[in-house]
Amino acid sequence: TQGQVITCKAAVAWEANKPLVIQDVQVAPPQAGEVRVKILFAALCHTDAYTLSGKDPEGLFPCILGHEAAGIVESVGEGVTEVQPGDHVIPCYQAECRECKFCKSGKTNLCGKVRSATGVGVMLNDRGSRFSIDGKPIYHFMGTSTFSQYTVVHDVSVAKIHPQAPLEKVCLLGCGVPTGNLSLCFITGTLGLGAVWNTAKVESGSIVAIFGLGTVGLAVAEGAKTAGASRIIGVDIDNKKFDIAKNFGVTEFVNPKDHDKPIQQVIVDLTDGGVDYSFECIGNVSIMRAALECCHKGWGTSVIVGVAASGQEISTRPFQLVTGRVWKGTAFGGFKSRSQVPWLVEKYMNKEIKVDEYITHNMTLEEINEGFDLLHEGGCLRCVLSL
Ligand code: NAD
Ligand code: AHE
Ligand code: ZN
Repeated sequence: TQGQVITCKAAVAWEANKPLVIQDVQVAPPQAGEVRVKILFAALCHTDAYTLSGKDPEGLFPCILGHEAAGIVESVGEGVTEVQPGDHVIPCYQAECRECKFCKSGKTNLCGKVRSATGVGVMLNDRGSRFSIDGKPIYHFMGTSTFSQYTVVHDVSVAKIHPQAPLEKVCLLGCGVPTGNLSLCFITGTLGLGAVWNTAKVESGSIVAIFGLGTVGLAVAEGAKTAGASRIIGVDIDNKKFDIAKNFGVTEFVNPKDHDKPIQQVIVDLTDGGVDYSFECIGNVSIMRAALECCHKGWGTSVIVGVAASGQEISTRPFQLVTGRVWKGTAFGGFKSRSQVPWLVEKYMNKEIKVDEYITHNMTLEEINEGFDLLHEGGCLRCVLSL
């Protein structure tokens, strides 16, 4: 297949809010600096549902969604040295080129090399797509497009992982689990990488509130527990999440529907003035405000993880910040993708982090629309598709 166009099945999003269509697509060979990957397993993340909803300003149609997956390199383009056919890999929507000013800053895991292309659904080389159907181009998504049996990614957007790692599980390390497991690198210390940037340094004894107990929120709970948090308060409107959440370290549950008071007040009252750290893992701007305002005066830090729709804005009284609360955000949990995803895979293989526990459903690519329904209905953490 090397050097040739591959025809394979993919789930195509033709327009916003319409079911995906499973059909044949043509996948062109990788150009210079690109890698063609046979995707074996792909999970659904809330962000895929968000873009499919039509509210993502970077969501272009028709496209192939998907960004949490694992597979095997089929072929590589000119100049690609770090992976070769047969390597087991996880595509990384947050690239790591190690050369741009972001990568060199030591202050962030964001990378600037291919972002201008991945944000508009094309590859950097010729600013074109490698996907087509009968000659009509189909946009890429997040530089990954993993709801396809074959995809093409930039070489800076692919992490080579341990060949024995179970791909049907470690696909989750492409997004949700690392995103939430923010405090992990802090707790475990050096990563052999030099400067490690962390979003929130949850210290032992901290009180933590987590808004939204999906995969991302539960991974925050796991990280907070490992960091030694004394109380982990989980907030969700889906009661089904509470039983599951106990296994991830959540110690107390609050359903905003059970209270008349604003949720920030409920949490302030529960915690003698507020929490040390809060995390918004939903993508709802009024909850982002609540998450900031339930933080303790003087030091409480709130981290935005959820992705809110285009046109949405956050607000609070500036006095909240004047009096010492801190508002921040994170992408992919601050992890440097190509360097740290392989390390996370090994942590999983050594049973130091959970992955299996987030998989509540297994389906085939053909069933992808049912997977999206599950995500909306609740009760579902990760649904893993086999391709
Ligand atoms: P999910 O849908 O599995 O979980 C969201 C949870 O929030 C659900 O349990 C739901 O019941 C709960 N919820 C919804 N509305 C609520 C409300 N008003 N009050 C309390 N709880 C509420 O989603 P996920 O895959 O875990 O992703 C969570 C968020 O994180 C999404 O916005 C996603 O786009 C975003 N995300 C961000 C990054 C990043 O790098 N920043 C990475 C992955 C996902
Ligand atoms: N296109 C969206 C941006 C969405 C967003 O913030 N994405 C997160 C990852 S979500 C994964 O599930 C992210 O990494 N952001 C940093 C980046 O470089 O995109 C919008 O709303 O515009
Ligand atoms: Zn995601």
